[in-house]
Amino acid sequence: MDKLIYIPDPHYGARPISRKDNYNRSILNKLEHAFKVARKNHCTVIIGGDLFDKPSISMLVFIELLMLFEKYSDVKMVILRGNHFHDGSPESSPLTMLGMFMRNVTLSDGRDYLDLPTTRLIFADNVTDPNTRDEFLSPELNNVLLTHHIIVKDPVIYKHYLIADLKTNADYVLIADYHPEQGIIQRGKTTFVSTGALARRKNTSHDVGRKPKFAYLSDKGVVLKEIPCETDVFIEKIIDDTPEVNVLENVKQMVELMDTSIMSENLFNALDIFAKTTKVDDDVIKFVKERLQNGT
Ligand SMILES: [Mn+2]
Repeated sequence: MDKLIYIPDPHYGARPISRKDNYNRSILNKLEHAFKVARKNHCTVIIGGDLFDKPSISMLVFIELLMLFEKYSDVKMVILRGNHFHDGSPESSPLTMLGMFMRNVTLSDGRDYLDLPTTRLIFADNVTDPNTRDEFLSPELNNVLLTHHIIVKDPVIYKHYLIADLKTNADYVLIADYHPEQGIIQRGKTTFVSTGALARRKNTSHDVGRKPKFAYLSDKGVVLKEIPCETDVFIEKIIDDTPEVNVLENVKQMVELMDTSIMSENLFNALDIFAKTTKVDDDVIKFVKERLQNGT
């Protein structure tokens, strides 16, 4: 098995209002840490998608990333295209440019898989169903499925695939897109690897205090390693006059209302009644109705 370093979801180029440090410098440092380990141990680096936070990146910020890739141009890198909102399209995006001009970088665009000496990397980018990739399994090589979909142990509120149900016979499935860390999960002969995102963009219980990790895959199996990084990077409070909202209580009320007769009328009436009983602003209800009408 080829030695691999896996890092998903760097979200480079973001400007999170919840961070008090230089977020992009911090991402560059973390990437460089992983690149250094890769160089020292002769590993291929795999970036599991969402390298960029948005396709419209400041040129100044982009150049700093290019300089880092240039500095490690002796390290082989493979990058999966993530979500369109983040990595943009193959036709026009900074990721496309990075792939075109860095000879050490291979993108997943237009490829089903890439063969390393003893490992086949099979791509299931954000627009490819990860259940459909077994036709590309190699009978001789170690098979690693690179995904950019929410693949989880337990159900979540977003569209997702359950680890128990995923149709794959790959040796490894590398998980990106879902930012929390799930660790290493064994299912039969398949090992699922979920390091959690490299990025920490939000002042949430999940990101505060979390140390990002990379995965190191080799003949000895897979281990997760912490990446040294700054702690205490989040500002205390974002907006001072944020009203306290008891979300649970509001949801409970909504569910009760939906259980009663109002749902037999229509959703718009239900919203009106809900607004009255909970004293929600007219503007909020107007906004929700507009969204419902537009189907967004
Ligand atoms: Mn992401």
